[in-house]
Parts: sequence; structure tokens; C-alpha cells
Amino acid sequence: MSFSKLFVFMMGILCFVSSNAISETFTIDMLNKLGKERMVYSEKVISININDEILWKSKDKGHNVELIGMPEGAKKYKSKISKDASYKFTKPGIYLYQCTPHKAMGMIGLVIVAKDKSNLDKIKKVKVYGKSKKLLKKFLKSL
Ligand SMILES: [Cu+2]
Repeated sequence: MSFSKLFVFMMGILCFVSSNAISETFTIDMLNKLGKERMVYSEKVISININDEILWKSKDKGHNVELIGMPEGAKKYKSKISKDASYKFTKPGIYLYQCTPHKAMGMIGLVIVAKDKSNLDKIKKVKVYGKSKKLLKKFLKSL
């Protein structure tokens, strides 16, 4: 291999490695109202990469984030009510969370990490309440 070809090859590897190393932070608002919806996360289904972080902003008071379904080995998480919440997703798979006070009002969300749906059956079996039952089915179908 000539030097210039080797150089191009090495740059290619560098770009590949660095693009995988950059993690992002996504922001989701916790809201009392969004259009016609009440008690809602501004994004309900989000697809992210490993080591990305989500910051849930306490835009309206009275909400939190409680992880109720996640891949094996992932850390449990439950945030304080009316506080910003953040979580770093280090394991691939589907994560399901709810707002503890509004869990029966459909205030739930899904995070899919690294497009991995291997724990889908487990997520389907997680107990959700009231309005969230129908919504969870709808969200899982959309994956
Ligand atoms: Cu809430």
C-alpha cells in the first residue's frame, strides 16, 4: 500500500472511531399540556445511541421519570418530582418509563437504544396503568 493510500485508510478509521465516541444529550420536556394532550412528555418514543443521555426538563411542576422496564444490567432510576431528571443509557435495548403521579393518565415514554429490540417481550409484560395500557401497545407497535 502506498503512503497516501495508507493515510486515507487511517483517516477513515479515525473518523469511524470518533463518530462512535461522540455521545449526545437529548432534551424532553415534562408538560401539563401539549396541544390537546394533558400530562405528557414532549417526546414519547425516541431512538438514541449507546452512551447518549436524556435530560427531562421540569417545564411544568409535578412530574418525574421512573424507569419501569429496561434491558438486563441497566441501572434503575426514579427521579424526584418537579426536578429535572437525567439518565445515561449504557445498555442497548428498550427502556420504558412513566411519570409516577400520572402513570394512569398515559404519561409514559419509550427509549430505544442502538435500535435493539431484543427485550421487547419483557417490555410488553411490564404493568402499566389506566390510559397508559393502550398507549404502550400503540408505541410498541410503532417500533
Ligand atoms: Cu406527570
